[in-house]
Amino acid sequence: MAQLGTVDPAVEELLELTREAGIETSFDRAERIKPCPIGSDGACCKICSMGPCRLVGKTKTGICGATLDTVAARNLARQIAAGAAAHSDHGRDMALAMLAVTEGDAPDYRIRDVRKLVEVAKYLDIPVEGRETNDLAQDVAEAALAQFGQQRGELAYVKRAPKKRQEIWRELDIVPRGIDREVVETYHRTHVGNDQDAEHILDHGLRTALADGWGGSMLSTDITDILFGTPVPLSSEVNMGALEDDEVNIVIHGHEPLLSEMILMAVQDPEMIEYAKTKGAKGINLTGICCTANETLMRQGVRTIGNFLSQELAIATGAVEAMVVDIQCIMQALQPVAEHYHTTLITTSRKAKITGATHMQFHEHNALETAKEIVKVGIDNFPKRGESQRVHIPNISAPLVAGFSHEYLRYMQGGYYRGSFRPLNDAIMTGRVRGAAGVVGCNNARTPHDATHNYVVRKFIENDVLVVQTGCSAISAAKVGLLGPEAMNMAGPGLREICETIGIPPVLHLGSCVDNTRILTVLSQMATEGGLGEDIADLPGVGFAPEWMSEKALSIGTYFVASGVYTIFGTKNPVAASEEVQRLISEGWESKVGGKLEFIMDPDEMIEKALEHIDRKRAELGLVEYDPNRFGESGDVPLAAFFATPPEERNLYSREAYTVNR
Ligand code: BF8
Repeated sequence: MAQLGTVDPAVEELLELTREAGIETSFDRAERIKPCPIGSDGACCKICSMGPCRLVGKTKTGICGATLDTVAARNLARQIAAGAAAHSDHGRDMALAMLAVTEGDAPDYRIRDVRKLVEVAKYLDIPVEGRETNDLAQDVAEAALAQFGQQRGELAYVKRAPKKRQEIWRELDIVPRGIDREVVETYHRTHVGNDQDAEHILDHGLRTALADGWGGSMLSTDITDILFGTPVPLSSEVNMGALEDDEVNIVIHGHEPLLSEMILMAVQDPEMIEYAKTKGAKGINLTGICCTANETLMRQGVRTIGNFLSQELAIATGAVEAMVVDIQCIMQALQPVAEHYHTTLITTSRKAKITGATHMQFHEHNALETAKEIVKVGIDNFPKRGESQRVHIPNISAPLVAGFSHEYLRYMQGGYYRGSFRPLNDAIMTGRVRGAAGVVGCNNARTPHDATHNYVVRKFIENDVLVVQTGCSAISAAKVGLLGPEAMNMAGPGLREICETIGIPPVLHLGSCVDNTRILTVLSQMATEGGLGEDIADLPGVGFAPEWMSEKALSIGTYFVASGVYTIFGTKNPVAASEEVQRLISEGWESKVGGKLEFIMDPDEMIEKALEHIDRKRAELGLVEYDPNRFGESGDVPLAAFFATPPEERNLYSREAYTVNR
């Protein structure tokens, strides 16, 4: 593997251009700036002005006496809280938007998925019989908002977890009471002179992360589905080749679909398209980056041009007229890069401005109007294309299939009336499918862009492990065809048989980062389906964030652990300085909640430990031992090979014609 850099040829091509032009990107800075070894290992305490205290060498405590274990635990807890806050505040905005829709203050939005609205209302104990949609949606929005400020009791979605899981949480007293409350309490506990027992601090880290996973993020996914539709599979395209050289390219980047959905409407407006033509463009092309791209990809098939580390390079194509951003994962470096080109960087959120960028405040009450103004800025830039830098769009893209909500996965396994996870559970029980892995999370400039994501996904499906993905990890896999039909050819024989039978690919794109909660729901439904124990911790499954970098990833990882999942992170261990904290979050948490968090840098070791864990869980369940050679001789025609063959050469009667060399 490359030392740093990227394995994405489109990004590589554009990096050559930026380097020739003397334009610095995060790839260059990652080589130039060395990480602070004390801070990155969790050994720096800067929560009061007596420090920062660097707990290295002979310095065993800070000035106040705080030990290395306390400091490392405090740092991790704060990171989890920041991640939970970001996800959950996004969820709050979705709930506020839905409330505005019901009050007539957001006329460009509507309740699109009434079936989901009813399902969510039931989870929130809201009566549904005979209710008018708007009235019901108002109650759901208000109940959702109340979850954030709730002070006592339990979050409503806790009861979506298997019963045994709920009991474990109650026994440990880590059931989240209210979303905001747990985040605030983390900051209180980790203020100087307060909670100073590493284990106790970390237990609250579990509760805070649960408030994200089974609270703010889960509400965000649900309400987004209600407003914009629950995803169903669709096909699209990924990577820089999705930019058009003769159209106005608008790129949406960030996280909240409230904005990106409106931009999508604006670019389809005939008047806007006509206006673009008056500027010499053939039309308007909307593409996305990061999780807002995942949101619009999942529901409308909007093409995605890249993930987190692609963002500066997208501008370096010289073909982006406007990059429109809202919140989260947006590099400040975009503006200096944009200044070398004709691109206008447009910030839109009350919560996120970037010095030098053009701020166009986005409000729900006049959303489409603002979206059109934003698109117009892009169109007006089109004639300036090529003036300052040459235009180069790498001719690289890949097809993908996305849109796998947990509702759709049930539907695929039995239709509307008999939908369940029975076929998948059976497949795991017989050993056709060895287990399941969630591979999610960010890119990190400290590790080769996309390399570990794609490596582990390939290894899992080769080993008959079904993979579910979200976030930048899903985009990474899509770029190398792992979310396309050819992934079937890379899958082990048992997994391939099941995928062909159910009609799903071996790698499933479940959405944006907040949509990791779809994975929680799938796990919960698999555990309650029967045959694989009675709790998420019983399932032969693992969670992975191989190239993580954001605090949100730590919150996600921790809520998976708290839900019973063995979770492996790559790239960097943020608590490397404390053996005790590493023990507490691995074997310590495993003994309490059944899941553990480990930081493993070597991709082969990650896979080895994951497969060992899956096989151990299989043995504990008394399932047959996994045998890679037992299945796959049923003679099913591998669909990908079939469709890859020109129609006139397809021979339906010859099995050999579609034999895949693996
Ligand atoms: O929220 S995967 S880099 S874009 S934090 Fe960010 Fe990480 Fe990407 Fe999505 Ni999630």
